[in-house]
Amino acid sequence: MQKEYKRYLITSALPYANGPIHIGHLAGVYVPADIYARYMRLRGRNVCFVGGSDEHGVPITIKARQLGITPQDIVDKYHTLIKESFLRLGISFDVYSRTTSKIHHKTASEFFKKLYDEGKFLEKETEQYYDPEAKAFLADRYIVGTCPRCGHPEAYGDQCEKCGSTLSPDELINPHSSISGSIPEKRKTKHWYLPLDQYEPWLKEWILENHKEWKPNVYGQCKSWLDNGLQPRAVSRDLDWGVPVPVEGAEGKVLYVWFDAPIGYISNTIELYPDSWETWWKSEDTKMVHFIGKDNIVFHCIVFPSMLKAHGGYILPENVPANEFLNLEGEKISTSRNWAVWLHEYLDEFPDQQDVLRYTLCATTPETKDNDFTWKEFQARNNNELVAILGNFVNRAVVLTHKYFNGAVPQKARMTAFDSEITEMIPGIKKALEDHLEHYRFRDSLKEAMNLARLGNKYLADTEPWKVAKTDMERVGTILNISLQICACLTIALEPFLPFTTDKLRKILNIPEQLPWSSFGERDLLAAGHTLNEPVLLFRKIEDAEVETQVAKLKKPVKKEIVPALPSCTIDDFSKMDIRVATVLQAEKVPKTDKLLKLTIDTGLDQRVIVSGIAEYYRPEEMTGRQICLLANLLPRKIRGIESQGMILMAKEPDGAMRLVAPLEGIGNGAVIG
Ligand code: B3M
Ligand code: ZN
Repeated sequence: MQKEYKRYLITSALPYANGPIHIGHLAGVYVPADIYARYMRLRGRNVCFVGGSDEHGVPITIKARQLGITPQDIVDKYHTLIKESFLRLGISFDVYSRTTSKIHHKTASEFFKKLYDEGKFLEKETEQYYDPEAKAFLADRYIVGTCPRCGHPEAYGDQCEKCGSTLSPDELINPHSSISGSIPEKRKTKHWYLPLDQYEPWLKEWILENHKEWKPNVYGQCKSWLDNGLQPRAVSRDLDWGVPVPVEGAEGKVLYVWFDAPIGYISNTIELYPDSWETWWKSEDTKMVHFIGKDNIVFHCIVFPSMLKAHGGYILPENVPANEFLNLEGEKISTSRNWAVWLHEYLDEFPDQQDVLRYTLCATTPETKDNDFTWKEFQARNNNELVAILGNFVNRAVVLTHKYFNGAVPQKARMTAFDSEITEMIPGIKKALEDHLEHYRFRDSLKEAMNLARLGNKYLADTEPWKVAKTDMERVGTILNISLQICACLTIALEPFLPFTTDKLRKILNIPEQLPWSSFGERDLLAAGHTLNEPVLLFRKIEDAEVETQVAKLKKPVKKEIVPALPSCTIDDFSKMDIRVATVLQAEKVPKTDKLLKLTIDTGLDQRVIVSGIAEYYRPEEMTGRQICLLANLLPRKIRGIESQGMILMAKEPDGAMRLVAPLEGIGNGAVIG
């Protein structure tokens, strides 16, 4: 027997607000969490489904710096995009807020302060990298150098993105600061640590003894952490973006993002229920479940529970049904390579087909191991399952009722043994569905819900009412009545998975309000004589060309962010530059270099030599005879021993790719540009 709780507090990982949501996030976290929340509500349980954006952390500050905007600009943009795209997909958060909110800063700050005041932290001075020019401590991410494993020249101090190795800044060859380029030095700095080692015996009992029912992937990861022994973890950082450490003398320090982010679940509940939030977080009759991806397990099963335990008064999660990762077309999803299906783009490109994505993602949830999303499977699941089984069944039942009975639910007259066999299967489906959903088996539960549609579809195929109509209308009535009862049950069974579809189906069946779970299979839901509305198609076929376009789009290069504008200048600033048209007379590679061409040009004023870094983009023979634009009065400088007298104008893409700038039509050498 499941224990009944008074409240169900469902949290889902707070996505970082530095990029849009993709299908990996959805399949791993948000679709399962939403299915669970919707199911719980249908069962009449008291649910609070908490979401929000995680707006702190170093990567956000790096992205902002690269784009020349503030971290706040970044999180404002992505918080809005993420929140809106979740809403459009029907992710039914009761609250979706953000960790830059006032309430969150206050909550996180007070949480830290209480632990600090009670002496729950260790205070330690350590040596950290410091950028003497930027006058700031450097997060590992901000230190760049050559990877000791693969030689990649731009590895980060915490990881090499080329070979995937985890690194520490000490291992980098030629480390330098990515802020100023200067060589970082080590300086002493003070931080606060949560002594996880002290919580180890308690965690071992709580997880390894009392939560053996957790999913094997979650339990296994916890066990391995606990077996290896826990170390104190720093909960503060030297950074100017985050929740300031509320301690005197801690200027320039903020709470570590993984300390403040889970407190965001609490802050967002406070925002929703300012007066009653404590009943959600502090009473034993609340069941809390965290939905997360596998990379967040240690934080939700070990770190956050230890924080809650250290604070006291809070409940702990009853379960943490973390999922593994979803791949895309056989490869790891990569946001930097744009190897992803972005939710907001899907919603624009497949309007009114939210449920097809929800369906496919639920069917491929990486529950026990990594799984793969392919556009072919997306198409097949839509065409062979949603269209051919669910859509087809509902459509036939409703169309035939209109055809033979004017759209009114007919009487159920004589039930045959076969009819009873069919209807008696419904409670079994319901029970299996409940069992799967209560135990976080979302793929199985979706299969079970679809079994109800399969049952209906097969029933119609076996009984062939369109043939019986020639001889026995009373029998046709019974068949359609039974089929329509199954349709009505589908509005309940499928609601957690396909809320847009069940909405449409309810309209077709003329059921004004969502039916509760308890009515599923227990009685006839549609009375004889009840009139149906006109049928509309629940799903449409997806053509080959549509999925081919999506696959082709994946192969396209990454969309580039435009380099930000420079401050204004005056016409005087501009007129200091002598820019002219010239013609290349001769071009050759500069020996022992890959990038440089030596060009002899006719400027109209003179003949001169220029060394230009365009060899990756133009071969010497492509340059000879070509007109170019030239900054003619740039001070000469020696490049590889050759004096270069001026600079060729190029248009440069953010990724470094370059194209020549030249007059559209031929014009005399020496013509002035301005
Ligand atoms: N912001 C999500 C991630 O690791 C991270 C989750 C926080 S949950 C409190 O992508
Ligand atoms: Zn490497």
